[in-house]
Amino acid sequence: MAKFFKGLYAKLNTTLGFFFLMTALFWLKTYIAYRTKFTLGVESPIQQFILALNPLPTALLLFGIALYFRGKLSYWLMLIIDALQTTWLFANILYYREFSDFLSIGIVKGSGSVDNNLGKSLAGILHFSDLFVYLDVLVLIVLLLTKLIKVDKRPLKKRFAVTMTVFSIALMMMDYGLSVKDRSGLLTRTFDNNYIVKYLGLNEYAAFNAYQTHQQATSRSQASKADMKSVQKYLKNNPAGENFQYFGKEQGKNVFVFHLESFQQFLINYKYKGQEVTPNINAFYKDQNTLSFDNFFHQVAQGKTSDAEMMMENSLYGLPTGSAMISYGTSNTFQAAPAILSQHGYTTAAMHGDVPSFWNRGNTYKSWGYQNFFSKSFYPNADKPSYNVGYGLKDKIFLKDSAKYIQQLPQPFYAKVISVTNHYPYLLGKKDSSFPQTDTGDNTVDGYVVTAHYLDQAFGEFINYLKKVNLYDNSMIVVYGDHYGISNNHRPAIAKLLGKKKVTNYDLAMFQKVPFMIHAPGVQGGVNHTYGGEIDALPTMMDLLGIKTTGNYIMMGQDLLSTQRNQIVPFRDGNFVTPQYTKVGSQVYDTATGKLLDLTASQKKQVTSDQDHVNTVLGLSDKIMTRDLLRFYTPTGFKKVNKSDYNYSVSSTNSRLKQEQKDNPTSVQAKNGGKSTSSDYKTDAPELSKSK
Ligand code: GP9
Ligand code: MN
Repeated sequence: MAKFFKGLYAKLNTTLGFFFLMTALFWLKTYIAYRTKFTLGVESPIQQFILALNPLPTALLLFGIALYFRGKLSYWLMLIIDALQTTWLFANILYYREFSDFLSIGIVKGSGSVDNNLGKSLAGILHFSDLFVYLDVLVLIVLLLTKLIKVDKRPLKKRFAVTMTVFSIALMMMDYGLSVKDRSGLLTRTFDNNYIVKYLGLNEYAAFNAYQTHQQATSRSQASKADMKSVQKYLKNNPAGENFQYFGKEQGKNVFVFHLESFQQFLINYKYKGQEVTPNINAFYKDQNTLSFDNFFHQVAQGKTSDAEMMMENSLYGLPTGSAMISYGTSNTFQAAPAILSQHGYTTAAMHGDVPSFWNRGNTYKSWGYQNFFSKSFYPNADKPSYNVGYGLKDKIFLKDSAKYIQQLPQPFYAKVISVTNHYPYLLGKKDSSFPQTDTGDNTVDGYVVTAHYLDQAFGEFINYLKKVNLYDNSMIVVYGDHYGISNNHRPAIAKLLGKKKVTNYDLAMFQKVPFMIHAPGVQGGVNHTYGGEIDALPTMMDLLGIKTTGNYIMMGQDLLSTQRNQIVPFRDGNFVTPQYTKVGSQVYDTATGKLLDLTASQKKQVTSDQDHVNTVLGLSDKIMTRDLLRFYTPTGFKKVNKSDYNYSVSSTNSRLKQEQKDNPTSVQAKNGGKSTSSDYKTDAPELSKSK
C-alpha cells in the first residue's frame, strides 16, 4: 500500500502527473458545482452520464495546451488556464443565482446597455461555499510553492501533447453526438442556456455564445440607416388601411394576453364521445363581446412559443432557423407592445411557470420593456414535483397564484399569461385528467385532448376569477393559440381526429389554424372570417386601444379588423394562404374548396405576385431582426427602451409592487381596501386542496 502511494506521489512529480491531478480536480469541482449551484434539469440516466462527462473534454483540451511547453512555463500555463476556467465557473455561479441564467459575452462586455447591477449586488449574492471552486487552484499553488510537488523540468514528448489534443476533441465529439441524439436541434434551436450547459458544458457554452455573438455583430455591422429606409418605404407603399369602426373602442382598458399553449383552432367546438373538449374556451369564443377569428394561422418556425411571442408583441417574424428571442432578444432594439403601452400609462407584466432562461425570456422581456416578469421562482412550492408537468407549473396552480400578482398591478395594466400544461408529450397524471384519451392509436396524439381539457378548465377558473373581481368587463382579453400541438408527422392520427380518410397538404395547412379571440367589452362580437395570423395581432390590438401604428410603428402585420387588408398569410417556410389560394411547395390549392389546382395563366400571375409579397415581407422582417434595424428609427412619441430600468428579481419586484400600492393605489387589491382577493379564486386543482 505504502509503495503504491509512493509510486503515485512520484508520478505527481512529473508533468503528466500534475496535468492529470489538475484535470481530475477541475472535473470534480465542476461536477459538484453543476449539481449544487445550478438547476440544470437532468432527467434521465443518459443525461446524468452526459453531465458527468461534459467537464472533461475542455479540461483536457485546455490544460493540454500547456503540454506543448516545458518546465516551469508549462506549469504556469496550466495554473493560469485553471484560474481562468475557474473564474468563468465562479462568475456563472453568482450570475445564475440572481438571474437563473448563464453569463453571455454580450452581458460581460456590457454591450447592448444590459446593466444587470451585478457589481452592486455582488456582496448580497455571494455565498461562502461558492469560494470552494478556487480551493483546488489554491492547493495546487501551495503544493508547488512548498515544493511538495516538484516541477518536472524534462520536456514532454510532443506526441503526448498531440495525443491529448486529439483525444479531447474526440471526447467532445462523442459528448456532442450523445447530446444531439437525446435533444435534437440543441444548437440550431438552442431553447435554453441550461440545455447547452447540461449537455455540452460551461466552456462549450462560452464558445458557442462567443460564436453567436460574433455572427450577430457581423450582420449588425453591415447595416445602415438606408436599410431602415427601405423597410419604411415598403410599409408606406403597402398600408394596412384604416380601421374606423373599432379604432380606440377599448382605449384605457386593462389588457390580458392569454397564451393557450399548443392550442389549435380545430379544438374549438370539437367533441369527443359527445363531450366538448374545451367548453370554457368555446363559451368565450361565442361570448357576445368576443371578436373571434376562424381563419387565423400560427406562423412559427423552430422558435415555436418564442416565435409566437415575437410576432404577437412586435409584429415581426421569428427567424427561419433558431429563435430570434435567443439570438437577438438581449441585444436588439425593439418597440414592443409592453414598451408602447407602458409609455401610455400601463403597468406591464408577463407571467409564466417556467424558468426565465427558457427562450431567453429573462433578457428579451427587458428589451421589450416589461416592467415585471413573474417566472417560476415567484410561485409558492414551484419546485414540488407534483405541482409541475413538462416545462413548468401546472396551469391551474400557475393561474391561481398569478392572480396574487395580477391584483397588485396598478391599472390599467397589460398582462401576458403563458400557460404550459398543454404541451407535447401531453402527459398528465390521473388526478388531473378528467377527459378520455382519443383512440387514434398514436400515443403522442391521444393525450392531446386530455391536456387541452385541463387547460380549458384552468382557463375557465381564471375567467371566473376575472368576473368576480370585475376585471372581465374592464379588460380587453386577447386569447391565442401559439402553434400546432399535433405536428404534421402524425397524418393518420390527424385524419382520424378530423373524421377524414386521409389528409392532403391542404388539410395540413388548414390544420395550422389557431384561435385568436379578443374579448372587447365595448364592441359587438362575432366570428370574423378574415385571413390572418400572429403577425397581425399587435396592429389589431393597438387599433382597438386607440394607439395608431400605421405610418409610425414598424410592424409587418396588418389590423385584422381593417376592411382593406391584403389577407395574405405567409408561413415561415415561404408557403402561404390567401382566401383564394393555399400554396404548399409546388402545389396550389383552392382555399375555399381544398381542390388541387392546375393554374391558369391569370391564376399563376396572382400566385406569383402573392409569393413575391410573402418573400418580401419575410426578407424585410429578417433584415430588421438580424441587422438590428430598429436602432435606426424611433417612432414618434416612443421612448427608446433602457434595459437597465428593469429588475426581475423576486425581492425587488415585491418591494416595487408594495411601493406601487401606496404611490398609485389603482390595483384591484388597493381598490379592495388593500385586502387580497385570493379567496375569490376558485380552483379544483387536486394538488392545492390536498395541501390545505
Ligand atoms: C417553455 C414553453 C414551451 O417555457 O414556453 O415552449 P415551446 O416548446 O412550446 O416552444
Ligand atoms: Mn409553445
